[in-house]
Amino acid sequence: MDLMKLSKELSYALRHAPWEYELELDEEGWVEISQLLVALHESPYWKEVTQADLEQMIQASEKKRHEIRSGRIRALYGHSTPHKISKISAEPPETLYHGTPARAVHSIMEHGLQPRQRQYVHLSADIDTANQVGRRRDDQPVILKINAAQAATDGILFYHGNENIWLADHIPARYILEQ
Ligand code: HQG
Repeated sequence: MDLMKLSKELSYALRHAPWEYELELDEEGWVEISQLLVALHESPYWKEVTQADLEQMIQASEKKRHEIRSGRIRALYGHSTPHKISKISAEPPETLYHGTPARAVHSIMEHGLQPRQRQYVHLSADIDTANQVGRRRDDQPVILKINAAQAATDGILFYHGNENIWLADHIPARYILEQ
């Protein structure tokens, strides 16, 4: 079983296009594993996939992208579906980071960090993760430092993605510093 391929397929289904699998995400992004498996089994490539494979995929991944609880599964972040997944806000660490290609910095410092194609802006608790995120688009990404404590004090809401990833609706430029 190609667990990376399975993870990508699940991210596509649970973040971006559940309707292609005849799935409907609930308010928090959950779907029944049994329904997901029925959908996957329609494709010849995934006809043998089991819940144990899904569990192993989550276990083996270097990033915690998906979560299983009480017979259901969801993506923890990254959504682009039209109906915004509801998240419970939480107190962020004092500083958060965002890695971005150099070409985006001017616009970010003007308009703030926007979710763009996704439902939320994605931030990292550590610089390493921000670097990896930024390197998807630029060999030498710029790491932006977010004054999350001050933003939270001023009423900006932050939400948990996983242990490294934090989400926000929008980060105004006044809380962003170029590293
Ligand atoms: C940029 C992956 C111009 C932003 C990653 C980013 C992450 C602006 C791009 C997760 C802007 C959006 C999300 C503005 C934001 N002007 N550019 N005002 N505001 N941007 O992919 O954070 O591996 O939607 O800097 O690791 O790169 O798939 O967001 O470059 O955790 O699990 O617009 O996706 O996770 O790009 O990545 P994205 P992201 P997985």
